[in-house]
Amino acid sequence: MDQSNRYSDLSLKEEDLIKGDKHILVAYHMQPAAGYGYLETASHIAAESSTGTNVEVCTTDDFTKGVDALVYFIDEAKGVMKVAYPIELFDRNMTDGRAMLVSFLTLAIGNNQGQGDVKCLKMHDFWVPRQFLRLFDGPSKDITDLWEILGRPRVDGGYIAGTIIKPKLGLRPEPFAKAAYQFWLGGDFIKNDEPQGNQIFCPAKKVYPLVYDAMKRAMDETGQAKIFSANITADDHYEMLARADFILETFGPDANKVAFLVDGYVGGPGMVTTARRQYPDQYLHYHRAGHGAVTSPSALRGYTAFVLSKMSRLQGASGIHVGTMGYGKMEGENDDRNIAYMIERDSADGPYFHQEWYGMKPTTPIISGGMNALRLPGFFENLGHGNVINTSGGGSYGHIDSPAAGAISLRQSFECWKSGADPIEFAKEHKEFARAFESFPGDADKIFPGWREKLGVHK
Ligand code: CAP
Ligand code: MG
Repeated sequence: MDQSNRYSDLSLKEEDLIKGDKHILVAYHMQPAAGYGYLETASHIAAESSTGTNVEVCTTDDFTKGVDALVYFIDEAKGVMKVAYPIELFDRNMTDGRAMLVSFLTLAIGNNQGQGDVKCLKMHDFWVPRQFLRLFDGPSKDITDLWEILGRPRVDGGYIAGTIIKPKLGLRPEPFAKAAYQFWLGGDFIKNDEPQGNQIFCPAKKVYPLVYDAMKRAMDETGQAKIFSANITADDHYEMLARADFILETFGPDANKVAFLVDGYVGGPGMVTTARRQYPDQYLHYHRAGHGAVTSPSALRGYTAFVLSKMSRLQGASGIHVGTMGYGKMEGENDDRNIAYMIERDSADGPYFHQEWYGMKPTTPIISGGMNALRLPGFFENLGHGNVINTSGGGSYGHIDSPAAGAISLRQSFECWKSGADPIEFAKEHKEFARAFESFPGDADKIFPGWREKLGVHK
């Protein structure tokens, strides 16, 4: 059944919808299945994602029609469609009237994902009107709070050198804490790798006291503050709280140096919001493992990494992994920097919409996945700044000399880029950075051809 009469209005102008402040706008890349018309399919998507289904139902009244989602733009040649969703469609909390991300997902990227008349349907951007934006929690803590803890200025506090405890799994409590201690001698920030929690060979109750002991010793030795991002992901809300409470109690007077890591894609918005609302004093670290299933450019459905990141700021993530923009080991491109800009700025352009955030706190881009000191200068240059958290697992624990040397090489790499120095010249004066060339010779050959002769390395 063609529902375009009811669920599309191509005369609506985007600028009027934006001025009206009453709709969430969504841009999709869509191709209908063979035998279905473009506008007809787009209209079925709007129906299925708001007030309709595949047939007319007799219970519909005039009020219902007033909250229909409407297709207001199609470009069949490019396979782009845009839908305006009246904000009344979205479910609100009973307890406090606020918005919930899960409702946005259920409608805008819900049943439409399985429609038989759709060949592909992927969300590429969305725009939130001011009156609805303010109903989301947004972050309670941001990178300025971490800079403060690290004793840096709250503005332009610079690069945070981090790592992930590696190996990913298989360390017992003592070696785990030792790995943390070794990195903290040179670096700022350590995160659990996303699957680490309470494995039988590394019980949380045993490992966290040792990690706190390692943190204290590293702080004594270096005279600097250190931060640990602890994974509290669990299926059960109460289990999450039990983990989080135990960790805060363990770190006691240094609990401000604990961030909470949540596997936010597999765990979903409920888990992110649980952490955001129960622990507003902790930095909330959104790890996105699994997101590639829907965000990969090869995925024809789902949404993009840009959309995932933008949603995470609404939910209140203090920081989220945004990939490495083509410089690391995961999928990504240079122009993924618009992902970072959208979450860290107050006003930013997405692929289809410009978003104003009206003072909502920023979400820090967390750069992770195959990074090391040699890859970072190009990364900073592409992004245009280094005010990020970077966690380099292999890049720290793979350094020839030690994890501390790995950490120092990362920080030196930032200093090198910031000062505009030539990396080879800089390496001549900075041992840890220089030894990164020997630690990662494959990258060195690729990024700095001729480095062996220039640095006098002949092995
Ligand atoms: C990085 C990492 C992260 C990935 C995830 C890993 O380790 O801990 O989970 O970065 O990707 O296990 O691979 P390395 P993204 O530094 O050793 O590569 O950040 O894109 O979500
Ligand atoms: Mg990981």
